[in-house]
Amino acid sequence: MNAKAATSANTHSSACILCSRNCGITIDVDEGKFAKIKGDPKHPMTKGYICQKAARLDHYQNHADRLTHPLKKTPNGSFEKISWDQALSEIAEKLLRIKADFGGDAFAFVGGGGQGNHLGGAFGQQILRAMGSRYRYTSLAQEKTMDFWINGRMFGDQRIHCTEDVEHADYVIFIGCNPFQAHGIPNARDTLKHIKKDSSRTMVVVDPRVSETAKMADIHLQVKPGMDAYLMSAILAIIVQENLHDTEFLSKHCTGFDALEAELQKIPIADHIEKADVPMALVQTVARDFAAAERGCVRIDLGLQQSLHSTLTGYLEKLLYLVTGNFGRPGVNNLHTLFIPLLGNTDERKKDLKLTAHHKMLPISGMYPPNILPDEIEHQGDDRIRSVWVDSSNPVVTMADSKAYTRAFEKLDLLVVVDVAMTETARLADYILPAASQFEKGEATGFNAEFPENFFHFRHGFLDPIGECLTEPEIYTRLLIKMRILPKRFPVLEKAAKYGSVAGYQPFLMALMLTVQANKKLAPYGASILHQTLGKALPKSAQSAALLLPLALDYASKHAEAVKRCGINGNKFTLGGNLFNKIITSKSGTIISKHEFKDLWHFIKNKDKKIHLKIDRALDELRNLKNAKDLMDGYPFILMAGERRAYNANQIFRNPQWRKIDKHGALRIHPQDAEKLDLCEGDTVRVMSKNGQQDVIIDIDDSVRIGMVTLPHGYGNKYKGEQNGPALNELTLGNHCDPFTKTPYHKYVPVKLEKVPA
Ligand SMILES: Nc1nc2c(c(=O)[nH]1)N[C@H]1C(S)=C(S)[C@@H](COP(=O)(O)OP(=O)(O)OC[C@H]3O[C@@H](n4cnc5c(=O)[nH]c(N)nc54)[C@H](O)[C@@H]3O)O[C@H]1N2
Ligand SMILES: Nc1nc2c(c(=O)[nH]1)N[C@H]1C(S)=C(S)[C@@H](COP(=O)(O)OP(=O)(O)OC[C@H]3O[C@@H](n4cnc5c(=O)[nH]c(N)nc54)[C@H](O)[C@@H]3O)O[C@H]1N2
Ligand code: SF4
Ligand SMILES: [Mo]
Repeated sequence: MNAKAATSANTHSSACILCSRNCGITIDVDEGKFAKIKGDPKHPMTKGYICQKAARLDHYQNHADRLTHPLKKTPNGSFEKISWDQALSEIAEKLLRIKADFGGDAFAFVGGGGQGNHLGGAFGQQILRAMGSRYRYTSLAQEKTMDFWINGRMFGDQRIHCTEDVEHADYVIFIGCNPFQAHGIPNARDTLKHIKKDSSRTMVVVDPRVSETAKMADIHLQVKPGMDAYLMSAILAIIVQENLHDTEFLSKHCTGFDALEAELQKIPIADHIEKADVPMALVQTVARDFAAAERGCVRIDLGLQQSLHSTLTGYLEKLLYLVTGNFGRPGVNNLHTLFIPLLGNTDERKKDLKLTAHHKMLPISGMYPPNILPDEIEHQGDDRIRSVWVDSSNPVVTMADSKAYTRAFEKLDLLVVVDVAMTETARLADYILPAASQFEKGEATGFNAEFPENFFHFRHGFLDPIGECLTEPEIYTRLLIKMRILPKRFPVLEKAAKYGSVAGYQPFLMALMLTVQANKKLAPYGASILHQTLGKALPKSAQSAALLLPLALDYASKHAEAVKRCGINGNKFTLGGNLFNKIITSKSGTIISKHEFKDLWHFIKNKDKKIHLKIDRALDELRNLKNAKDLMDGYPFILMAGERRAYNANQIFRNPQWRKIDKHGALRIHPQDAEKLDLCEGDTVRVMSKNGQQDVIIDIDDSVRIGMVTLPHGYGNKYKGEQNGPALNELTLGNHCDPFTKTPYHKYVPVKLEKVPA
């Protein structure tokens, strides 16, 4: 199957692509199969750490749903194999027709990078520019835009992002996250074990379930689902009402504390704690001890971000560490750098934003929320979305309301899907373009978010693409040529690229600058121009790295001292090129910056270099908490629709054989609830929401709160035609979401349960 691999077993450095950690791994390949996978001790961050999921990666690389040829939908609904030339020519003509007839805004891009592949996304964005559209719908905009929006208000730019130094903290609060299973922090299980073992360090977990992380905690606050805003505001109110806040930090580094304090003084603490349904004494202990901690740190995730009041909880989370001065030091929350600019800055106070036609929705960080896309397609009006491009995403399964997605996608004039596998979304497409897998090309993730030391891992491809698969850089570059946006060749640049890294790539960069100056229309397509020129001069396994050169130059110019502290030398002309060289030659990844803590204050973009705590929208939401409506609508249970467990990993695996346990993706239900419904272990139950139903096997489990049931994320696709576990987004609705950011309330889906007779 694979020429290079077929000869003998050989070992390659790479990374696991199953979650945002992208742990370094080594893979022994034998006959195209991944014979053995181990943690890579040379990876600068993960240092050999992996979890149980990485060992199963062969199920991603080799399975029956892998795509091997470009496919075109025929009138009878089946697919025919076509050549790349035909596929890209036809798609190019159709896109240009749509743009000419309806304008670029009739086009939307969905996805552009999963957990491990963010280089392809940079190439995909060029199609948005070619179409003249700003509609970029991403998974991040169904989980983290409240955070980005608050960052914009607090720090002056939505691209500024916080991290948490859990490893060095002596008091950690985890709210709505389960790092034991979902990771999200470096080497999570080892880090958790160290905290647990050390009696001088405290771990608090706020979660309605006794999660695997909660089991390791010193204090577990088993909050009522969706009621965190009450709990978090009560903790802050205790801190402020008992004068435990860090006045020195607040006056030196923040503005707007007076307005915030006035609100927190008014919080009826006992009422809020009753709403959250946790013991008052424990909450007081947490508030007092966290405020007194030397190194206190807060980590949150989807348990807050995909539940009620998520704009407010995104704000309260930051207040917890800012009001207590747990910011800008070892073991607390910090700001960090990003090597790949994953986030944009779209502050709605600037007037040039494109609102969507139907929902009049703002972008946040340059992204639009998937919850509204079906409505934007079905919108009655000439300004509706008529064409969608999907890359590295399976929205029909993963975005809220699968039925609405299917209905809307069927109405499109053109749907193109770029994926490694035949997905549920691909089945609806007019054209399916097969991408090389993440082990068949050079790739990287932009999720490196560490401080004070940050790293970057460019993984080299080590297998030849199967069938006719192409890398994303190649797919998008060829399409831009077909769209007559790029010329086929850049002879001068190609020549200059041959000088390679001589003088920090200066001859090449000079030639590039002159080319773009001579034809300014080329400027938005730098990724593809670099790929066509410098990329072809790089070793084959690293061709897709060419676009990292300008990113390295930019990073080195912004953080020169921090880069030099890693032993990367150079002057202002050569440092960036040397950083780029270091990245593309370090097969296990490399440290790219070592900052000093004081540098973080320069990351803040507010003119006064202070953190702005008064955010009116969030304070309004806080004030209105007392009027908040119950969203249960008479349904008796809250379904947490999308739990991270031992054997789920988004939709990256399709063959259910990858799972060692939990094959059915069982519904967890408390024994008392099971008894009330006359349910026994292993029974089938019908889960009914406002939108649909799913029959699932139950697992009676006292780790969940009474009244709450949970189903796992990452199931529900159809492998070889057979549905594999619960399809959660058959149950969810697009409008069940935060009114401001439109991020879904997936952790708070009201449902009924009914026993299905055997
Ligand atoms: N194994 C595995 N790991 C993964 C993934 C995967 O599919 N599988 N996916 C990755 C991705 S894309 C993401 S975004 C992350 C997500 O990572 P996490 O957010 O950490 O994972 P979840 O299990 O979705 O939710 C975290 C916790 O929120 C709790 N929770 C539910 N409702 C509430 C509530 O109302 N309040 C509070 N305080 N807590 C609540 C749940 O009980 C759960 O323990 O995981 C990543 N890691
Ligand atoms: N109900 C509910 N829904 C949820 C969640 C939940 O908790 N509950 N969680 C949400 C979250 S946090 C997230 S992040 C999303 C994730 O949902 P999506 O954004 O859809 O991402 P993935 O599930 O990771 O899908 C990745 C796709 O990329 C493809 N792929 C893999 N490698 C490559 C490659 O190299 N190139 C290309 N072009 N494609 C590739 C895979 O085959 C797969 O089809 O799901 C969300 N949906
Ligand atoms: S799933 Fe995440 S934590 Fe586990 S090995 Fe892969 S990247 Fe590391
Ligand atoms: Mo996610």
